[in-house]
Amino acid sequence: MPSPNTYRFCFGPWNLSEGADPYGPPTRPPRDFNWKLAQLRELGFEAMMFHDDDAVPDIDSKSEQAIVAEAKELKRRLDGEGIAAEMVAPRLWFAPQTIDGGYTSNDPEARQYAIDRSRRCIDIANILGTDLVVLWLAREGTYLREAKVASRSFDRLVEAFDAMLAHDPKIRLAIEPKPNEPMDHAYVPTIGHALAIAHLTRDPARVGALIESAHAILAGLDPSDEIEFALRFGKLWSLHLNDQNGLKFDQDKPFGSTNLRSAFNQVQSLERHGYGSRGEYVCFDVHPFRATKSEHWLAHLDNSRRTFLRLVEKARAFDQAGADALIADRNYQALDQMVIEHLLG
Ligand code: XUL
Ligand code: MN
Repeated sequence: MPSPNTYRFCFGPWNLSEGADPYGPPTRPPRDFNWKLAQLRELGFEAMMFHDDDAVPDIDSKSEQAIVAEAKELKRRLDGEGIAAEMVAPRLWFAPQTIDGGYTSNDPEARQYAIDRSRRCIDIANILGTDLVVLWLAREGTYLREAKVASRSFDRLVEAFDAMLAHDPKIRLAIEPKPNEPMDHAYVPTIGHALAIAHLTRDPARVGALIESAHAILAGLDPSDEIEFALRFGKLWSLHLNDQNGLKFDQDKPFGSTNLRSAFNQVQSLERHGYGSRGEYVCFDVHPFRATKSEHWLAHLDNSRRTFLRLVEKARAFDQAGADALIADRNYQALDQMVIEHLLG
């Protein structure tokens, strides 16, 4: 293993959510951005993730000049607090223009809106001092197979990525795959799809990936294998650790909440390949349970980080030589129990 990593952590303002779900209203009163920033610092996190409209609220109603001025003001505040911006992501799933998708919409005006907005997002990333734009391709998919032609949608995705890469010669795009929700089927459901489509763009070296544990699980895949796949290509540029109990709605549970062993495997993979040593952050894309009281509002983030750090200790203390001997003897029964007992302490 390389020399021990030190990890740096981040989350986004949306991770301090208020508990609304499709069946009921919020369960906690809203808190403003300043409060969220203060909590992030208090919890000892080093960076914040942003959607473009987290950085510049009501972005669609503002002029380019106003967007630049607000982003600069935010950058001053972040600098004042010693907090970095990890990434900026265009929120292309809220606006009326993107009802049928952004980059893959059947409406050319909607596609243009999505590209223009993504360019603004890149400008904001530049001002906030990050070269990373995350693309969760939320509505780039179908509710029914006949609504769009898949090959044409792939071409449109590549066109959009190319427009972003051309807009700024330094920006890197990290695709965050998710197989479903809000769509029935997404066009880029796995890390394999993300890294493959990168090769159709004008600059594949600047198109990489972000893995979210829950999204891998929703695709029926193992998050640690997905992590190692992206790392093998040098393309794991960000990470959303969380947990998910089977094939249900996207749960964004605290890291390790459902499957501690899978969480351990994910940490082992990160340790093995020195994740973080090239400046990458560990982000927790977790939400409080709807039942969470306001006074316990930060626990899911603090707990995810605590669990992560405990699992780093577990990964470093793992008897790899003992495991290797069992592997050589094909004694996987004993290996299985060894892992369980290691985790049980
Ligand atoms: C959605 C999701 C998003 C992205 C950021 O499932 O994970 O929060 O991480 O746009
Ligand atoms: Mn995410």
